[in-house]
Amino acid sequence: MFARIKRGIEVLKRNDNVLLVSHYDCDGLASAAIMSKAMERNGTKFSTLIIKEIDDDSIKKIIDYNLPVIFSDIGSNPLIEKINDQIIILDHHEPVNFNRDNIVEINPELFGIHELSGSGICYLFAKAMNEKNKDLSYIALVGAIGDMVTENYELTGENEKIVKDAKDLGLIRAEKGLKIYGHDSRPIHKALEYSSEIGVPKISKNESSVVQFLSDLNIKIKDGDKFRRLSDLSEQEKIRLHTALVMEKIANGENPEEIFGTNYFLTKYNFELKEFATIVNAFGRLERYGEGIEFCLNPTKEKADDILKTYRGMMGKFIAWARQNIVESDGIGYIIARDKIHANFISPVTTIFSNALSVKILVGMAYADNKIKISVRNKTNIDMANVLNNIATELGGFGGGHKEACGATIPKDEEERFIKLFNESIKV
Ligand SMILES: [Mn+2]
Repeated sequence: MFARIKRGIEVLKRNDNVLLVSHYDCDGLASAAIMSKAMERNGTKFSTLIIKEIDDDSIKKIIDYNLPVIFSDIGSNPLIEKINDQIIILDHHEPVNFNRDNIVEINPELFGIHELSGSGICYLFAKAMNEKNKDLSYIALVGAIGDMVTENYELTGENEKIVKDAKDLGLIRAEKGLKIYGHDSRPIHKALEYSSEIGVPKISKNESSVVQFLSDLNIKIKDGDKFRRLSDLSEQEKIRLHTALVMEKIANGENPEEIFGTNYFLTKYNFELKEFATIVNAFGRLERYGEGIEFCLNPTKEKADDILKTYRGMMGKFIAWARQNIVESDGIGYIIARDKIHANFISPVTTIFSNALSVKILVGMAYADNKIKISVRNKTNIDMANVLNNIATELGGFGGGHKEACGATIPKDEEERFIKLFNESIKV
């Protein structure tokens, strides 16, 4: 892989002005942040274009720039062969294995490395350009966590080496602690209430029993009129809380080790990296790309609070709408939002209701320009990604993803036919 990276760096050296094209999610914005800083240090002029997918429209835009292109966290798509300029691909999605002189495809999957994110491969590239870029290591970890957020997140393999770079420079610290989201961004009782990861039924999804649980432990949830966070707990309070959770696990006949994991904190500002990833993801969904990239490079608490407030406000509005408008058809739940939910939010809204409702299949649909964006959450054994892709293709769109969570895009006027075909294929 390093031979490819070297070839990519050679290409970059021969060009003093390039176009950087990156994906709009957390990993993509983190990738763009790493490459921006690396090129700035290298004295390379560049323009940045953040896109949601590679399609005919985005390819046309890219060609219009008439510049050599660096793709980060995106670009593994045969459509890019339409571009005649020099291309460097830094991606971790299913590789194409291009055989063209103008394309340098740097993708860890081609070399049997599966754990690197887009920002991870960008980081290795940047580090090979200039050792100074080691100070961007924490951004690669944010991207990795952003891409894995639904899995039981652990930074292993190549990512562990990036953790080492970040630790060596004193940029992050690793702390064993509760495997809970929201150390610094949620009140204690809320962080515990949503802590399904640690699997303690007594406190999970029940606010009043969490409040009682904490009060029994003599842990105050408020300091004056401000809610306290897990990060505000004293060592003594932490010991009381951890011990009580361990006792709960033992009482349920479960392994108490399950509640602990490694949490990574950015030394500066004390951001926990999962929370950092949520913030970058929010910038992406709100399409505030430039600010998202800037936040990766120069994070502040003020910017974090501001974006989370906006993001939660929008989510709240969309969730309220969906709650009133979920319909059921042949045992399948539908959120047919049209223009009531922004397309960037249909996926998280569908996830939330799929977790909250007993329906086995939930479909979210929202307009995105002249298309419909579809998000499916599936608790059955049906090979949903395949079903969805077949129907979308038949309707002139495309689809993909995993069995439990997948998505598709279809033309705007195919809503009715999609629902009919979907209901029919699920019944079979
Ligand atoms: Mn990615």
